[in-house]
Amino acid sequence: MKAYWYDNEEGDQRLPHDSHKPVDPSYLRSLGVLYSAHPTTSTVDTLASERNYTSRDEITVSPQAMGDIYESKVKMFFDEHLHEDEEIRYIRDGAGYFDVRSEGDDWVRIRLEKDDLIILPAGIYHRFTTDEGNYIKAMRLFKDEPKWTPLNRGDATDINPHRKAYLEERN
Ligand code: KMT
Ligand code: NI
Repeated sequence: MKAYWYDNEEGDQRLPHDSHKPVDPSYLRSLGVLYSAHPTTSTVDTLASERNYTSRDEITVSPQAMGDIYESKVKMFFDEHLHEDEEIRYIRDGAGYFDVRSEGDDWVRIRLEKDDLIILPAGIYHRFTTDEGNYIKAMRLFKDEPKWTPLNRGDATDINPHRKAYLEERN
């Protein structure tokens, strides 16, 4: 894992966009973003049971796995959105970037590689992209009825109760 301020330069979303201004884990924690490098199998199991994650699956995002829809999927993942549940991703192979909005509404880019695990809190604005390798395999943890629908940022998400709860927890 490596976190830094996004450079906001033009260019493909899959480029690093590294401003070379690092962001440390304590700042990520203040945004409610949790992260673990190389968790053991029992760490993942404990985390899943403590948070009532009853199921898991694996998604592969790559042209090989997705074929013609890969490019449009990658663009969709990069639309700024929130979820009404946590988003937990445990990277099993490849690499990619999660961008999360800071308190001041700037982008923090988080690079994840194999064996990184991340928990994004419900209500945080974020987006995802593969990197130039165009390949990531991730385990997704979920509850019985996952609320995974991405809610794209707009007036409706700003007043969403999960968004409001997220902001209240930050104070
Ligand atoms: C997401 O929520 O954007 C995804 O599931 C993308 C693939 S998982 C790294
Ligand atoms: Ni998401």
